[in-house]
Formats: sequence, C-alpha cells, structure tokens
Amino acid sequence: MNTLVIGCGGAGSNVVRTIVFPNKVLINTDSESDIPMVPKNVKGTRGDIFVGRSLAEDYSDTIDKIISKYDNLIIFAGLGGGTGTGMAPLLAERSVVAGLRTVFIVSVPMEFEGRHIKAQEALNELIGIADRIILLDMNIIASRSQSNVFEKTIAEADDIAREIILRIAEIITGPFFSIFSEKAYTVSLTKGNTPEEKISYALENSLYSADPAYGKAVIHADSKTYRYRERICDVVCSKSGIIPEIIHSDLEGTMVFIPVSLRL
Ligand SMILES: Nc1nc2c(ncn2[C@@H]2O[C@H](COP(=O)(O)OP(=O)(O)OP(=O)(O)O)[C@@H](O)[C@H]2O)c(=O)[nH]1
Ligand SMILES: [Mg+2]
Repeated sequence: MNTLVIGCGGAGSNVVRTIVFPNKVLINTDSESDIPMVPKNVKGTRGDIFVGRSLAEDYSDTIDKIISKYDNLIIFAGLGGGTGTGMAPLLAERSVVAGLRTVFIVSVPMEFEGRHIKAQEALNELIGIADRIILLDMNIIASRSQSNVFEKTIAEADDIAREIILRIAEIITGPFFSIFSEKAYTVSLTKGNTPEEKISYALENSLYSADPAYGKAVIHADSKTYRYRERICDVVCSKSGIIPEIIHSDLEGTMVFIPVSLRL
C-alpha cells in the first residue's frame, strides 16, 4: 500500500516541500509546481477560485496519471486562496474515482483575511467527496500561538500540518477506515506532565471547533504514552463519555484526533 502526499497551492507547497517523505508532489500555480501549469513569471491566481478550478480540470489527465500509481493519497491545502481552494474538490474527485484512500488536511483562514466564506463553500464541497477530512482553524492556531506575528502563526500551522501528514501516512496503510470511523476530524496537541494530563489537555484544546461527543477520538501515541493506555482510556471515558482508539506510533509525541460534527 503506497502513499502519495500532495501539497496544493502556496500553503500546501510550503508544507510539503520540506516534509521528509518518499513520494510527494507539489501542485501550484507558480514555477515551483511539479505540474507546470502557468508561465514562469506567474505567481498564483490572486485568490481566483475559478482559475484554480479550471486549471485542475485542464490538467486532470496529468493528475490521473500521477495518482494512478498509488493506493493512498494525503493532500494538504490552505483554504482561502484561489489555487488550493479551487483545485481541492477536483483533486478529491479524481482520487476517489481512481479508488485511492483519500484524506484531505485543510486549514480555514483567519477572519481578518476576509476569505472564510469562500473557504467554507469549498470545504462543504470537499466534505461530500473526500473519504476523510482533517480540519484546522487558523484562528485557533493563532489564538494559541505565543506570538501574534502572522508569519509565526503560519510557521506553526506548517509544523502542525506536517505532523498530521506523517501521522496519517503511518496509519493509512492499515485498517484506516475502522480506526477513523467518522468523516471529519480535527487534531489536538498534548501538553502536561503525565500522560493523563496530556490527554485531558488535548480533549479540551482542539484546533477546530469540534463536538467531542460525536464519534470516537483517535489517540496516536508514542511508546511512553501508549504504556498508560488503560488509564488514558479511563480519563477519556470519564471526561467525554467516549471510548477512544489508542494507536501505537513510532513517531515521537502524541497527537489526539477528535471527531468534528459535520453540522458546519
Ligand atoms: N500553513 C500555511 N498556511 C498558509 C500559508 N500561506 C497562506 N496560508 C493560509 O492558507 C490560505 C491560502 O493561501 P495560499 O495557499 O497561499 O493560497 P493559494 O492556494 O496558493 O491561492 P492563490 O495564491 O490565490 O492562487 C491563506 O488564506 C492562509 O490562511 C503557508 O505558507 N502555510
Ligand atoms: Mg498561491
């Protein structure tokens, strides 16, 4: 079961460019794109979703050819611009039609960017197509950030996105759909000293406004935390009333995936 990671748009390219992963492709409307779609001097669509969508349609044969070699596809895009937002639904469609497990990781923009309606429309469309979707809210990432500098928030969002990609890549080759039994998730980072403290913090601090009573949380735990899985299960059950899936990870640290109600 081999997996391809695609970074789509400027945010997607920034995240995926530096990720350490064997199979990765950047799709963007600039000269960095692995599928050259625009003249060399063009740098993005300036927020034009129609251009992003039309280019993805024009290059759908190339996209089909690239993804056809894989079983699983993980895509990251920052919603709000023209490229990632315009192309995401078509990429999802081509991937699902080709029979790949298709997991999207997307961020919704900050309020001050004035792009949230556009992002929400694309998100609604995407949710109907992709197998699973993982949501990040840039507003929440910014509010948790130590810094109020936009570039710092972006860099933190990049790190979070890269970590999610690597974690999903680790799980996606196994019985993925029975572990991630809901359609949409967000993530929580952990904080605290003991494994129980860390998980309690995570349950209360997800990066998208989520309804934790909806479905099962997935705890992707390093060996240190996994050792305490029975106690963690008790903590999660007593706090949220749900029985979590606790999956052992070879990666360092623990991330909690929290289901998001699709009443968007
Ligand atoms: N994680 C991350 N998010 C970003 C970055 N740059 C922008 N964003 C967020 O992602 C949204 C989309 O931005 P881009 O990815 O630059 O837009 P695009 O898809 O390239 O679209 P156009 O440039 O308009 O064609 C923005 O509204 C921000 O909320 C980045 O480098 N990393
Ligand atoms: Mg761009």
